[in-house]
Amino acid sequence: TPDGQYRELLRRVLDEGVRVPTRQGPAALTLMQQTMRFDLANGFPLITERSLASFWRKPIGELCAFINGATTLKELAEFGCDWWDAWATDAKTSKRGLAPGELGPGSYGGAFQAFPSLEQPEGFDQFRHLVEQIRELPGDRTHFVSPWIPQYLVRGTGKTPKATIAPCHGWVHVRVLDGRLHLHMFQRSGDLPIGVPSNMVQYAALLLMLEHLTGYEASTYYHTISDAHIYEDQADSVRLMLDREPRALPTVRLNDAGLAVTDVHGFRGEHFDAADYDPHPGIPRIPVAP
Ligand code: UFP
Repeated sequence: TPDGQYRELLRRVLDEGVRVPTRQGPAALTLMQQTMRFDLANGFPLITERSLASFWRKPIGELCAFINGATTLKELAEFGCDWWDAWATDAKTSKRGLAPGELGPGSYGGAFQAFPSLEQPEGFDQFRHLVEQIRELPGDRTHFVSPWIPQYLVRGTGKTPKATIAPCHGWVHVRVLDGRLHLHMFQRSGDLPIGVPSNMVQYAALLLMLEHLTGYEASTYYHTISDAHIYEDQADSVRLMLDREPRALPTVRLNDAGLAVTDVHGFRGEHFDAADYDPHPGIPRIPVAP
């Protein structure tokens, strides 16, 4: 059956959002604490309101890069991510005391794979630990990952954050209930038309990776967006999506190469295949906030 959660969220923010100025420039219609939940038995949360057919593996590749500690444009490119240049320009990196092309140790890759640790000079690998802990203590409520290294992200007068952007997504809580895996991803800040569809795909794919590595069947993906917004210059594209009829979600699975992976660091975007993906046409040039 069609899933209307993403479009209902767009509709709600468009109709009821509070109009606020943003540091990016355009005003944003904003609502707090919006949630979606996807039982994977009803399909994978790859939106159908506009086509992501040629793109959807790339955000998965991006998450794989971050799980592997990527903090530079060069490392991201090795995982097929070619859209980060705008966030690692010379102007942005030099302001942070970073080399050109560096996102900084306070970016996702640094937090996920090399979290600052007194005991381990190389840093703490959160996803390796997450998988080990789910395997050893499946009944615990403590399976949690955070992208946020607070001391690296302080901004303002006289402060130099060690990251070109503050992480938006990636607070992950995993739970095993009745032998089935549940994954809740908390997102600090979500651009609904552009960023959020990629973020849904990334973390639902993470649930499939954890299913494969732990043997617990994937049940449900939960996505909470704390600050959910639509920039005003995206409103026409959003209305276009809302005019389109709801469609069923596709099925996404690990392919044979993905099923051969035995370590959380081994996954790549191309390890995922989609079936029955029948989206509405893509919408070119939806504005992206700088
Ligand atoms: N944003 C997302 N998802 C992402 C990403 C960025 O929605 O994966 F990298 C959006 C949210 C917001 C902007 O519009 O980028 C970040 O701005 P701020 O740090 O001011 O919240």
